[in-house]
Amino acid sequence: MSLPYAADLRQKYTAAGQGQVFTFFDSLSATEQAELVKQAALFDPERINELAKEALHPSPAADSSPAELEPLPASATASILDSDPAAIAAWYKAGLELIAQNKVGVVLMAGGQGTRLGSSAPKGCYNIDLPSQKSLFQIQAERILKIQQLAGASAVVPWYIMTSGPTRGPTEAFFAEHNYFGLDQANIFFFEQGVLPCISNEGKILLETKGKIAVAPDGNGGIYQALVASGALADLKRRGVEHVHAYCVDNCLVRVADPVFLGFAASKDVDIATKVVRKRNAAESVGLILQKNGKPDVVEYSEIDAATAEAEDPHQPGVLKFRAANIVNHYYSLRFLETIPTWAGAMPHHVARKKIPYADLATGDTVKPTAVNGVKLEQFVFDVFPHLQLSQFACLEVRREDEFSPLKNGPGTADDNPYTSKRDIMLQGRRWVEAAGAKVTVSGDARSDVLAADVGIEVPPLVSYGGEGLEGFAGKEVVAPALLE
Ligand code: UD2
Repeated sequence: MSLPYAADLRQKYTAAGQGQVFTFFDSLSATEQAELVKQAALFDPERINELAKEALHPSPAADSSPAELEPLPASATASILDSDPAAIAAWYKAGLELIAQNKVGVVLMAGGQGTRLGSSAPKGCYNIDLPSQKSLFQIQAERILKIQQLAGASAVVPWYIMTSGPTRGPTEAFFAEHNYFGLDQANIFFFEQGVLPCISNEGKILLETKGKIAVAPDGNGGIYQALVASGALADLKRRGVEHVHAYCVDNCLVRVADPVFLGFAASKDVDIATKVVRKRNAAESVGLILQKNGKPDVVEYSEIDAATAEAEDPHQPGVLKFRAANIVNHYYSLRFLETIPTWAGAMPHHVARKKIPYADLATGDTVKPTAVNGVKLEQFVFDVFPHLQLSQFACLEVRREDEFSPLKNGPGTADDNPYTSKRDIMLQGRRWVEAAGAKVTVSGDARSDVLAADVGIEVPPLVSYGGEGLEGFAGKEVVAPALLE
């Protein structure tokens, strides 16, 4: 790193009032100096000042009139719960055909750090203690293998896995260690999302150590710039992909490259579609899919007011007015993703107030604060929705018990934990096997609770993707808990 460049950068930061980043620069080794310059060059300090100002002192909404929030209109929604089975079958067939034509790609958001789960490994590595002991990554990989098989021998569904700084290494190592779970490595594309500096309550970029800026992943909304910057979007285009399914790593029931969802979205020729489930209760930590000032939008659980969360449907007393829960399960047309460069730079940033370890500027020692001392900025993947007219957007309500069981919390918590993930997979497998005509009995030592994991059956993805192909179990007895081979 030629020093003059470093001097320019230092000058730029100082001019922006962020010169503290270089407090210890002269005392650093040449290697450390190069590292700090490389990191500092990632950011424009003036832009960071704008983001910090908006984060710490938000400008009052341009039009002070409160946003007009309404549930999505019927024209933009459909529900598996009350759709004609023939329509669902048609969507399934159309979606499978798109997969067979190699027009489908899958993008996995796996950059989150799973703090609430209490595990230091990437969430996809987590073992929810199924009889098979499979990780979330393996379950998802095998769903891709199975849907490729169902679509036809030459079908390939490329898998683009977005990681963040902390999850990239361990994720790639986990896949290599497991030989990509039987998938062809040539069709798996790891890429990394961006980072943003952590900001003090005074709007200053924090140093983590004398030679390192404190940074954090830029949120799952960083996916758009990362798709472009990493070459993933170009790879999707090169492969002739036209339909993209993007999903959240921690949902053990996720239907990866779901033909029904793909067929539904393609049949409506929308640019974005999203799956929702019925919100469990007003306090559930999920975003709400709705229309805001006539545009599709999502109000995140961390930013919703109680009145909106608890509002009742005027036509159905006791039913929540806003009940379309976001499950980070989105469809994109490739033609829409190709417009990313025109709007990704203007994505809003959300503020998370955190205790952020920082280097004391007097001593250079890293301090672990006991109180909230700054903010992390992150972008939300659904903040692109308002760019669309409602006519370009669609929402598909699916059954929670079949498609959503997020792993958010550690063992022993009330819900959304490793046990509820295992339970929901086991109970789904049991429903599938019973629907195929099998007789399920429960082994003597299983708990009497009919909703417990140990009265369930694990049906591996390679045996069945969504309950199909189990006719051979008609009339057979299966003793739960079991792992179906
Ligand atoms: C997400 C949704 C929320 C609801 C909930 C249900 C967003 C912004 N919020 O909230 O509306 O649907 O999930 O489960 O989507 N991720 C990254 N990079 C990051 C941060 C997150 O890839 O910098 C990924 C993460 O690996 C996961 C997904 O995004 O796959 C959701 O992240 P989360 O679990 O931290 O989001 P949560 O539960 O706050």
